[in-house]
Amino acid sequence: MLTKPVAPKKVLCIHDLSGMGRCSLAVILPVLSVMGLQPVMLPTLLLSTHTGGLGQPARLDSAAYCREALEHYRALGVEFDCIYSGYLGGAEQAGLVEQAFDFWPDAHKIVDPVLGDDGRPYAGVTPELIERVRGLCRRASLILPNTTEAGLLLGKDVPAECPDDEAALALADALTSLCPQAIVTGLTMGPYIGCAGSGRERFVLRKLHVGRSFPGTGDLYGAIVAGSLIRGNALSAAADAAAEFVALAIQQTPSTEETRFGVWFEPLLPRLVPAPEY
Ligand code: PXL
Repeated sequence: MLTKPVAPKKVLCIHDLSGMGRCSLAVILPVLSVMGLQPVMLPTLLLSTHTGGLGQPARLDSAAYCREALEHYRALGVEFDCIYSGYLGGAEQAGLVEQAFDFWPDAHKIVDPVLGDDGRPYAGVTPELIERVRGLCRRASLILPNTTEAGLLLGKDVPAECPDDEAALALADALTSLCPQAIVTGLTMGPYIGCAGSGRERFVLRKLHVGRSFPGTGDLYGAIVAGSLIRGNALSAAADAAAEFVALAIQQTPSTEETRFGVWFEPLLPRLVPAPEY
């Protein structure tokens, strides 16, 4: 007997839209769609590229549009299963995420505190933005900082190098002072790159470190965690699926390619299609 079609769950994605460079909405939307979810995009900012080494991008702030769009979705009576936020074009844009949290308090709230990488804050990240993002983390159900962002949020130096599982878990534990569930990513664990979760689920995962780092892999990771979680998987399974996909996407990107243009994830998208239900 055929099962009745179920409406795809809706994820409100509050991130920038960068035309090139494979980051933010440009990777989040295809990933969530192939996972069988309906991404609803709220592009906080239009950029020609990300801010990680491709020169000064063309930039259009769309916060005023986003405020109207949120009001419109609320007036339509739309319900979101998940609100997933990431890169913000300034401290005041945190207000858009707060507004969405106020409008849909029952949604699962995933905050990727996109603030920096490789031990440095991204261009334009101010102490005020860090404070506002910390406030978003306090209202979230799940946060996904890398080690640099964990340091900025906790207000202390956090080395990417992690000697053992205990150290990885201690860092994830520290982040639960901000949010009931945290996953810290980008942990260097000898020849591996890993992530650690703490809160309702406590785990450490590692994949062989391929050695190159790319912009946008945090967004790829976050989108798969969000999609897998909203499809009903355990957080550790969601994190494992995300880490596996990102590792594969890095491996599939020729070493002759410029890292600034991101990973070649497109040919791998079919792997994210859920198995058919009979
Ligand atoms: O992947 C994180 C990210 C998202 N959006 C923009 C960025 C970056 C990282 O550099 O610049 C615009």
